[in-house]
Amino acid sequence: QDLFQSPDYFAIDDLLKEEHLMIRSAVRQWVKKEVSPIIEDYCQRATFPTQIIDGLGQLGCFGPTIPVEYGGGGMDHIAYGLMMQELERGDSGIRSTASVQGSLVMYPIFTFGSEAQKKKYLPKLATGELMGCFGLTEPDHGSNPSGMLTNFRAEGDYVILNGAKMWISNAPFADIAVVWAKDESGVIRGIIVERGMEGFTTPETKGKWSLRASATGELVFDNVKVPKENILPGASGLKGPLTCLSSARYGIAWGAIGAAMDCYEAALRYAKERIQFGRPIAGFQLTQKKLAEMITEITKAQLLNWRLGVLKNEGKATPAQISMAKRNSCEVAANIARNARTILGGMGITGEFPVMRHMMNLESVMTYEGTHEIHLLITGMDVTGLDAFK
Ligand code: TGC
Ligand code: FAD
Repeated sequence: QDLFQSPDYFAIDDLLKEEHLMIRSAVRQWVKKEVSPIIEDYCQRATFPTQIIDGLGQLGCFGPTIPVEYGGGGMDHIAYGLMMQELERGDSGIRSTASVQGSLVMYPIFTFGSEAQKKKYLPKLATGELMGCFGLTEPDHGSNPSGMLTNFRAEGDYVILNGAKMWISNAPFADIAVVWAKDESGVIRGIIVERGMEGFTTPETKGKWSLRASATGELVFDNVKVPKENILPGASGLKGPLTCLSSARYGIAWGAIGAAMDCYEAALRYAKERIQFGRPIAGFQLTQKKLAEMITEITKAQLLNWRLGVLKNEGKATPAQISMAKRNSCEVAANIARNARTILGGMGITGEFPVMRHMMNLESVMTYEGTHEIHLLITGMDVTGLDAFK
């Protein structure tokens, strides 16, 4: 806990329980030891560091809120948020891997799965022995997933799955995929597809300038024969995947502020040390404006996230509140990354500092799990009662 260095301008630690501080400290120290020293290199090489999967599992970063009996951490939502904050302080791609595994693979299996599915998959997903991905987005249906074309039809004890998903985090190495597809009546259902099933391939998406340390790919289904028992019995309609997104978006609200904290701390340190015109650049009013606004926005976001966590623990957080927090954190973090980069001058564009990497990552974070525009429209709809999507 003593090693934890983080902006806490409004003594928000006083609002946290001892167990929260311990979890945060454990993840923070692990990130410092296992992620920070290697991440720049993996990012430059556009490779996901698979060797960290075991550590993420041991720390409890996969499914922290899933009950212990299924291998999860049995923790509350503030603990989950703090974990995502610390992981994303390391890199958004690392947090992404944990978000997908916990909120988009374990959560739907736990919430909508049969007892047999929960017992078969959850304990192995919790340790990282099995890795999963979540297929909702399609080439022609991103913000509007209800138009999806991926579909299946019944054939005896199996269903035959056809279609394609795009932009899927963890797809290139995932052992299983939670896939959302329409049944013969056009109803969206969740189905667990396993690597090795004939006709199922996961080509990697190359050439990204963002989230380079995260593996992204497609899911292609060419008459894939999936046992009927792999359909999630409890999910029917778009509400199923959107409920999972509410869990993952909540984690991102905390995570993006972790990236913002890392940028702020790098910029503050540099500004105190860098001398120009005979004095530290931190002494110039223009630099102070940037730093003062950064810490103000981080503090406001920390408080918003904490309150959202309390509401979530009480079962009272609404999807629209989660959208507001996800959008706010992305906005705050992206602005802080850009301003931190200016404080670092030319050094800001190098891998000597984490800032440019965070800045580029945050472009994806602002886009996935619902774009910045979609979340603004969700707030707009919530306060006006009028849907501006269609
Ligand atoms: P709409 O009619 O509004 O909703 C359909 C049903 O779903 C309910 N609902 C939600 N339930 C839980 N949580 C939410 N956030 C929910 N939002 C809506 C809604 O009440 C309704 O229920 P019911 O009972 O009436 O059927 O649906 P729509 O088709 O009008 O769409 C609304 C819209 C645009 C907001 C939605 O489609 C949307 O959120 N679009 C954005 C798509 C998106 O976020 N995709 C993310 C893909 S996954 C991903 O990016 C993973 S990145 C992972 C990583 O690397 O970290
Ligand atoms: P589009 O929906 O085509 O949007 C393009 C632009 O139009 C955006 O600015 C958008 O805001 C705007 N727009 C669209 N509709 C409206 C409207 N009604 N009003 C105003 N503006 C609108 N998906 C998964 O299913 N699983 C994953 O694991 C996953 N991981 C991802 C990882 C990365 C690195 C990235 C970049 C994406 C990932 N996604 C994943 C996909 C992500 O969720 C989509 O990219 C996102 O939902 C947006 O869809 P789109 O890219 O098709 O953009």
